[in-house]
Amino acid sequence: MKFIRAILGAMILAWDALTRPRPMTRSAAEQAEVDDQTRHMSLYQFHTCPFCVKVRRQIRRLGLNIELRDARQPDIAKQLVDGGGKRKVPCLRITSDGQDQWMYESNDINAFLQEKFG
Ligand SMILES: N[C@@H](CCC(=O)N[C@@H](CS)C(=O)NCC(=O)O)C(=O)O
Repeated sequence: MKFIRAILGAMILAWDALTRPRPMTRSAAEQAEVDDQTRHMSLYQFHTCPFCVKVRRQIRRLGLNIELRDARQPDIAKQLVDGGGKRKVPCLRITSDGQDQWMYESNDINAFLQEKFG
């Protein structure tokens, strides 16, 4: 099972690398404004999870600089479980006025990013 998962993961990463979307471009001022907003966001994810790849592609497509956090690392997984309530990825953490919002579900995250930055 582990072996099959590793093969599938490698195939997903290869497909992602070969078909990587081109990032949208903005003026330097617009990008700086977007960067200001995404500075308060981080994506909890696994490298080979297909749902995480889907969100990472959206992040790239939209030209966003969002910190990626590897939820296989115990300390990162603990942040996710303590803050979001479950060890499920992808999860977008959005910090605003000292409050954290934990958004699960790749479709919801992608729709949110599209709405905000598309
Ligand atoms: N419907 C979810 C599915 C996410 C999902 O199943 N994620 C898996 C990894 S691919 C997960 O976090 N499983 C829990 C675990 O491995 O601990 C989405 O679209 O985000």
